[in-house]
Amino acid sequence: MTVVRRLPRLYAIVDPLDTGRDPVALAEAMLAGGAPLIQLRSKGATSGDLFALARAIAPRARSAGALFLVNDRPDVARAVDADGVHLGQDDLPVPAARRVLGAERLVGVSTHDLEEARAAVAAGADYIGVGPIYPTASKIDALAPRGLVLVRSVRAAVRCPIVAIGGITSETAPDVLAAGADAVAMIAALVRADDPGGAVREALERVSQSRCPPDSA
Ligand code: 3NM
Repeated sequence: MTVVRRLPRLYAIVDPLDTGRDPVALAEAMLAGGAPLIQLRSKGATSGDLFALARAIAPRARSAGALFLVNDRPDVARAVDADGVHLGQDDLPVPAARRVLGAERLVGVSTHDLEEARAAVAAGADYIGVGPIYPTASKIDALAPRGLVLVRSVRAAVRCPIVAIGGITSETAPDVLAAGADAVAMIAALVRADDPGGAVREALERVSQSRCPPDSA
């Protein structure tokens, strides 16, 4: 576990979707491409399968110097000594996740409007996911795209780090950061790429070139 003070700008999500790719190989490729943070997401997996994947990926992330988060499951995050968990609106509340994970690990929460964003911050989230920004086919129950207006309105309302998500690509990432997000999350843009490691490298180049929004500098 690493004590985190600041989120990196690229938040890479390891979810093979329907590609048939091996999650561990995907994680290795992303880490080789320089991903500073990876989240393991595997919606249909059993507890045992998720744990096995997380246990395989955690040491790889650690030796690459990357943060490692587990989607939905604080227990699995804790069991593999990950850096934290990402919670959906229907998962454990933040204080319950903290009881599992302790005070130092990261707890992020998905939010889809200003009200959810404020509630997640009030509950003590370390960062909030905000989306979907653009249309996405990567989440079965994804809401209609909110556009950059949601990033701007959440940015104006909270100081908590914002990880924007939903249909973001290397090309659109600079616009999303300029709208006030601290980081951009990507699934399809990375896992559907011919070369996921190369896609991470390209995304990193794009996000490092974009200007920091004034209030997160
Ligand atoms: N959560 P892609 S959108 C996992 O709005 C997820 O909370 C969302 O995948 C939300 O980068 C989304 O392929 C899918 O669009 C993101």
